[in-house]
Amino acid sequence: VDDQAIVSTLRFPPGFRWGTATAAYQIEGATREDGRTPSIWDTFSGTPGRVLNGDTGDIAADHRNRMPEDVALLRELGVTDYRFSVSWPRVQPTGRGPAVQRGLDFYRQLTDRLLEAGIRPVLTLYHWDLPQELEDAGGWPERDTAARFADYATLVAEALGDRVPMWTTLNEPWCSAFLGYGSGEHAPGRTDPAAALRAAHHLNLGHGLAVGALRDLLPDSADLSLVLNLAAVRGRSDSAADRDAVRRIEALANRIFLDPVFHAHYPRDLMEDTAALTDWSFVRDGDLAQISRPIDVLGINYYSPTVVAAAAASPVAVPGRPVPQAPSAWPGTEGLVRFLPGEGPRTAMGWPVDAEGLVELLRRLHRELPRLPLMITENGAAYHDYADPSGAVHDPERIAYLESHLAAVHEAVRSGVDVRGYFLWSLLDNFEWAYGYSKRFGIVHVDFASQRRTLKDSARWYAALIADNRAAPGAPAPRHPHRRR
Ligand code: PNW
Repeated sequence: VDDQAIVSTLRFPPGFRWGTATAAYQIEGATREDGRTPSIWDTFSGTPGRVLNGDTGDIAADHRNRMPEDVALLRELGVTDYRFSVSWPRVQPTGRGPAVQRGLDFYRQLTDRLLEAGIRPVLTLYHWDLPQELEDAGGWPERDTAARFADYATLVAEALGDRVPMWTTLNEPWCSAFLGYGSGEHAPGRTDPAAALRAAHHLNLGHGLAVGALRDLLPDSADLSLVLNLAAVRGRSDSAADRDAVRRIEALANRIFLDPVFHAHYPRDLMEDTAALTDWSFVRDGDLAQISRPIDVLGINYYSPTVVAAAAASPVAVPGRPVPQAPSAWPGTEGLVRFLPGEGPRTAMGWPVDAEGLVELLRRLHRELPRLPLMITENGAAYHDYADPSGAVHDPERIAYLESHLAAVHEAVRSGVDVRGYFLWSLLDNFEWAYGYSKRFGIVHVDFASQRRTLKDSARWYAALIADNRAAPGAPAPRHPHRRR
C-alpha cells in the first residue's frame, strides 16, 4: 500500500474494529423488571440533590424493551463490534446466590441478535451498578465485594461464554473508587479518602479474581480485558513543583491500576504520600499475584487531557479551626495539586477538545507496555445538537471532535502503537450519571418523551467511515497549541 495514501486518507489497518459503546444503567431502564433489585445508582439517583434535575435511570432509553430496534440501528451503522454492559442486579439481584434466568435471558437475546447481525459482542461485567445489598454490606471498600464480583463473573461466563468473544471485567475503576467513595459525585456518594483507596485495591482484586474465573470457563480464544480511564497528565510547566503535581496525579489516576495489573506492585511513592490515610494493610499476601494475571487487551477511555500545577500557597490555618476542604477525588493531594482548566474549545461537559492528549497517552502506553494490544473503548463528546424543521439532527461539532480524535488514533497506529479498535461513546443519548439527561453523547438522538430514535449527522458520518475503513481526507491533524512534534 502506498504510504502517502495511508497518510492523506487516514486509512486504518485491515481488520480494525469499529464499534459503539453503552452501559446498562445508562440505557436499559426497566429497573424493576426481571426480578432486578436496586443498584447503588438507583439509590443514588433516587436521593434528592445527587443527580441534576432529579433524573434517574428508571426508564432511560428504554433499551430493555427496545433492544431489537437498537440492534437494527447498529446494523445500519455497519459497526463490527458493540460494547455493552451487564447489569449485575438484573442477573444476580442481591449480589449473592444463583443467577436469575430472566435476567440472563435478556443478554442472551441481545448477544444472539448481535451475532445474527454479524456484530461482535464485547461484554463489560461491571459498569458501576453494584447491587445495593452489597453496598449495604460495605461495598468496594470491603474485601468480600471482590469475591462476590468473581462469583458474578462466573455466573455470566457460564451463561454467555459460548457466544461472547471479548470480555471486560471493570469499566473505569478510578471512577468507582474515587468518585464513588472519595468525592461522592458518583454512587454510592461516600466521601472517605481511606475508603476510596481500599475500594481501588478491592476493585483491582475483583478484576484479578474475575480474570482467573473467566480463564477457567471461557474458550482459549476469548479475549479478556480491563478498561481504564487513564489520565493524559500534563504539567503547567517543567518546574520541579509542577512535575511533582504530575507525579501525584499519575500515581492516583494511572499507576494505582497499571502497576498492580501489569507489574504486580503498588507505586511506592503513592503508598508514602497516603501513609497518613492508610497503612495499606488491606493489601494481603497473594493479592498482587491475583491482580497481575495476564490479560489480552487494555481498553482506554479518553475524553480530554488533565492539566495540573503545584497548588499556590496553602490556605492559612487558623489555630483550632480546620480549613474547610471539599471532599476530594484525589486522596492525599489536597493543598498540593491544582487542576487547570486547559485551553481551547470545550464540549458541553466543559471538557477541552484536545486530541493530542490521546496521542501522548497511546505512545506512553506503547513505550511502557510494548507487547500489550490496546483498544479505544470509549471516545466521544456531548454537545448541544440542533434539530431542523424536517426533524434531522445536526451535530457538526461532534463530527469535528471525532475526526480530530480519529486522526490522533491513526497517528498513533502509524507510529507503531498496537491499537486494535475504536468504540465511539455513545450509540444513544443516555443517562449521563450525575448530569442526568442534560448531556447528550449519542450519535443517535433519543426523544426521551416518545423514545423515538433519530440518526444524527454524526451517525451517518460514522457509517460512511466504517464502510470505507478510513477517516475523511482532510480531517484536521491533532494539535495542541503549545506542543510541537
Ligand atoms: C465515562 N470524570 O464516565 C463512562 O465510562 C461513561 O459511562 C460516561 O457516560 C462517559 O465517560 C462520559 O462521561 C466518566 O468525572 C464520568 O472524570 C466522569 C468522569 C470520567 C469518566
